[in-house]
Amino acid sequence: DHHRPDGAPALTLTNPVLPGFHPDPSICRRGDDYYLVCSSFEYFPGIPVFHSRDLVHWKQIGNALDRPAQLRLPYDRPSSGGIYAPTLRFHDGRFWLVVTNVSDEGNMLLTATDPAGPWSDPVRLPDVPGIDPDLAWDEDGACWCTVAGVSQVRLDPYNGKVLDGPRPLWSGSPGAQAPEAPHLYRIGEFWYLMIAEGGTERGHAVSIARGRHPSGPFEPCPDNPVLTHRGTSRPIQNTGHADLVQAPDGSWWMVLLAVRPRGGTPGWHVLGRETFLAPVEWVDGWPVIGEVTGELPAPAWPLHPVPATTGRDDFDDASLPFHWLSLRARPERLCTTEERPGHLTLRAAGESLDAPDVTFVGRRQQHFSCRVRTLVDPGRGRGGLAVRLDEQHHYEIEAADGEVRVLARIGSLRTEVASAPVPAGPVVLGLDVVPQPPQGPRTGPDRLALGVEFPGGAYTELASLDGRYLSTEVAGGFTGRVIGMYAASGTVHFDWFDYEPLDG
Ligand code: 6LW
Repeated sequence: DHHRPDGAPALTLTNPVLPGFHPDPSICRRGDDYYLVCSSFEYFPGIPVFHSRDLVHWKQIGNALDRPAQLRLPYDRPSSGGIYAPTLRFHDGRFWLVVTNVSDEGNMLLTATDPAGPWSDPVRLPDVPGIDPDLAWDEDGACWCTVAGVSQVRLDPYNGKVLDGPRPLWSGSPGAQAPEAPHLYRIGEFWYLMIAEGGTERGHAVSIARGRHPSGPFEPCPDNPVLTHRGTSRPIQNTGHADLVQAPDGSWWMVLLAVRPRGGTPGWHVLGRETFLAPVEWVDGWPVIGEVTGELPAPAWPLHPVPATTGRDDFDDASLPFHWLSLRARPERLCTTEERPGHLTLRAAGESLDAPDVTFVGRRQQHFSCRVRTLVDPGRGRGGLAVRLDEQHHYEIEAADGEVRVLARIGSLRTEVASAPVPAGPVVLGLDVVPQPPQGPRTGPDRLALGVEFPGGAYTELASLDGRYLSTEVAGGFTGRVIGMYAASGTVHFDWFDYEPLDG
């Protein structure tokens, strides 16, 4: 009977709770407030921080790594490097964040009294090996840092010194690859060690073990993996990399990453690995999760919707909203809203989106169907509107010298797809992401139509490109599509940017 305790009709929550490229979620609770962080890889600022009062509606309240001193992403390091999986915990009156920068010095630990920030400068953890670090404290106050593999050290979290270890803890299910994303919890009489295994593609899974001590020994759950969609034709795939949280009413919930492939076979996912929510029941001291679905009964407590972030930005404020991402850095001399009031001014560094130091500001694509427009004044420079996965997989429409050109980079192929003359001066550039109904095994997930609005308002589509080549199944990597503005030569001014979701 889908009615809530107060008799109101039951509401359903829609997964993913954080659509678009929000992988490797980690969650904690302080009182009635939930906080969640995700990986961010080569993007700056790093580690988006979200807040919720109901686990369903989330609002970005900041980025944990928003100072260059916290986040060094050298230009010679590849996309999908940088910031891997973080763990967020609340302990002893403060928030703790531990994370790996695979493009810098590895593991590091930060703290904050307010998760919105500012976060501390990092405490480096040179003697903590591997990736996917987790933090847990035992009843004596000892801090245990567990990493992929799965191994563990006892850590002084105030100075980053390893006090004991590393020692191996558990290698996951027999024959399973890549035991990673470990999280350690004290629940009831047991310590639980939850991991991801099988790799973050279609074989991804969550397994768990339990013991009497935070460093084991651990007994695997007889029903491992406790969550996987592998070997199924479910519309949600790659389920894994989970974290657990208990609600104030005592119920347990899991956040996890998963993907939503589209198109023919095997299906292509273009939004990256997204954050999903699933209820957890405990049976005989083991968690039971079941299938992760797109719709499920909302939790029984009051819901606290948050205002939707508008897709339009007129760049009237001194600083950019939190959801804007740059590549590897955002030097103020290259990216500012101060130079021309009401505009975002981008000054070129790299000469194209193939270059790791290109001046780029974008936002995650979070919908299967969307309409994007931006008004750009290239001046004597060169720049435009792009959708990217990485330096080898991006489509863009570029304005320069009274001409617009549609360019495509797919692997080693770089080509000019179309061009058209336009009057000099500001011009509206557009991208329409149009889902393709599966018409056969090789149907791609969508088509990406790039066009220009000529003075007088006539919008003209110049090219329609196959979205398959901007999917993770083709490009690889750990991120998802990011749509944004770039400058490849000179100084380029953007008056406004409008991202309009069209998902039914
Ligand atoms: C993350 C690890 C993983 O650190 O990929 O596939 C890495 N699993 O858990 C980046 O998401």
